[in-house]
Amino acid sequence: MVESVPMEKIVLRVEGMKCGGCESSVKNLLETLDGVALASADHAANQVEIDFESALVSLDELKQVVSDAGYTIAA
Ligand SMILES: [Cu+2]
Repeated sequence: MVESVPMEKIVLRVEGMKCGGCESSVKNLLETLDGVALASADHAANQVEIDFESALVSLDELKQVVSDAGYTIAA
């Protein structure tokens, strides 16, 4: 039996994404992290939604990856 891991979902407000390419790069970067199950980005809404395991990756790390990629975390 596989133990279920508590997942958390957050929605970050991210500025600087201009197109679908930006969405893909944010999504792909986040999904390379251990503990991120799913990420999706919407440049029109300036939102990035992330499903992650907080035992493996922290919110600060998620934000760091996004800002390292050149985008601004607004909230
Ligand atoms: Cu773009």
